[in-house]
Amino acid sequence: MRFRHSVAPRGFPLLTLYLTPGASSMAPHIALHEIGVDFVARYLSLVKRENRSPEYLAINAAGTVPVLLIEGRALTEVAAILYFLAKRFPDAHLLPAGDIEADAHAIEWMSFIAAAIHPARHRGLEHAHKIWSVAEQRLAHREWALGQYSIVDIHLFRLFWRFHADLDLQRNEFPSLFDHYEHMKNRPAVQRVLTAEAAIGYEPVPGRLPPPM
Ligand SMILES: N[C@@H](CCC(=O)N[C@@H](CS)C(=O)NCC(=O)O)C(=O)O
Repeated sequence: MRFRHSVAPRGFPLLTLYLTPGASSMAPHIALHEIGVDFVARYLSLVKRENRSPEYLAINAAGTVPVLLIEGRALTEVAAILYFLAKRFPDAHLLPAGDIEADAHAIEWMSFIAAAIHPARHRGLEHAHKIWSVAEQRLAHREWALGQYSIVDIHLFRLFWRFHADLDLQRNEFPSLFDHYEHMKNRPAVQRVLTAEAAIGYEPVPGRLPPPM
């Protein structure tokens, strides 16, 4: 396990993100950079099975990344971590403020992303295309999924970034998703994370194309 530390200023909650370059942890990594809060990053190699060490399993019994430690307390699942960060740091405007219906739509999107989009590849190319078509229809040429930039866009971006080449998704069939991807890649926080994670190095996944740079 490799460690990089940055110390949170006094009075701030100490946040620690367990991450693997290019993995699901990229989403909360982007959110932390959008917020600009100090955090401790702990890098794990999935190939070396560092996520299956007894120490890590004691933190997250599922052995998955990401985990966010909030003053030592573990929070798992991308959607939950993103939601926590958006609510804990409202000045970053990662969710529409004071809008219950928008909150519900954020949960709607992120449930769909986690439950349908993320595992789709395992059910074959045809199924994955069908699921991404649903995302395309839901995005429906909006710049941002909720009408303003939010954690939903971060979550969606990470999976499109990871899978669009692998699944051979084409711009003419998925124009909203490709436009969204370009908007995301223009954001400084996204560029910083892509650069930082590429510098650490993506681990090769058998049978998959390497992630785009
Ligand atoms: N539903 C989980 C999925 C997390 C997940 O599947 N992470 C992968 C990397 S993208 C992982 O840690 N795989 C290692 C393993 O399962 O052993 C979430 O949203 O956080």
